[in-house]
Amino acid sequence: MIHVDRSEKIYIIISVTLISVFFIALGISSFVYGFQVPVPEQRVDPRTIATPAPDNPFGEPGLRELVPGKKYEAYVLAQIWSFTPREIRVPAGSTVTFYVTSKDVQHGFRINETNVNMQIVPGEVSKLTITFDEPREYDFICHEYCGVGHQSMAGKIIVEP
Ligand SMILES: [Cu+2]
Repeated sequence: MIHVDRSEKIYIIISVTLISVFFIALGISSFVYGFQVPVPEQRVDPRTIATPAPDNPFGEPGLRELVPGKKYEAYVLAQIWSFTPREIRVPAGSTVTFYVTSKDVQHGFRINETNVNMQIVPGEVSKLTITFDEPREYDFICHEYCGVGHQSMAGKIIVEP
């Protein structure tokens, strides 16, 4: 039997306990509260991203209906200093997957009072999914300082009854 010093035992117990607490917190935040880590969905060319083409949904940004009243995709293009589209309307109870990219500098995309909060890097598409249960309005904003017009870079999501 190897001799382990008493203080060393205490440190081992503290370390293992801490790691367990972090794993439990991670599990609760993702499975109970639905936190998601935004992952770059796809790489794109910011110079041509706004050009309309059959295989480029950002050429005509906006809402796409997958299952009427239930499932949607929203393509949002960020640029200095606005989002296209500025307004998105969905019925209550719908699940919307946001695909957001920038055609110039780094921006942010945050839907206030929700878990949706992403970094928008030119050349990458950021993706997050959210379900809007109740009819109400949400503001979405750019939270990454992007120049003199940054404070006016915002839009609205209207969840209709
Ligand atoms: Cu911005």
